Amino acid sequence: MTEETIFHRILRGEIPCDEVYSDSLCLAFRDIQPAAPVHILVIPRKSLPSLMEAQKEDSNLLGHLLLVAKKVAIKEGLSNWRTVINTGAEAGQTVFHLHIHVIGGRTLTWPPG
Ligand code: D5M
Repeated sequence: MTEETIFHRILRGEIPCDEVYSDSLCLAFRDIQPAAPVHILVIPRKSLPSLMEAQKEDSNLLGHLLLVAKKVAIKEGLSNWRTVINTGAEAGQTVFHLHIHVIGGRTLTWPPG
């Protein structure tokens, strides 16, 4: 069993989200604290606390999440964007359900803090 998070509640429809894409493997919705004009989270329906717990058997799922990240970025009209996966608290992860940030709509600087 993995720890219950707010994203589990969103997946079960218990709390609302601003959904932009959904399929049998994942859900994409707008981040509640956007860091840019476009800030979408792509999350698997499968419970994986972080990339650290992902295994070989998750290869197809991880590839799918990246392709959905591209799909939603293009749907938002982006041709430049950043995909981010924070893994672990010191890397900035606050919700321990794997998610890909899709961030764009402004000029982004590098490196992040
Ligand atoms: O990113 C976790 C992200 O999740 C952070 O940018 C806020 C966002 N968040 C938290 N709760 C919600 C809800 N309820 N809706 C939408 N977005 C939410 P991390 O990489 O773990 O720091």
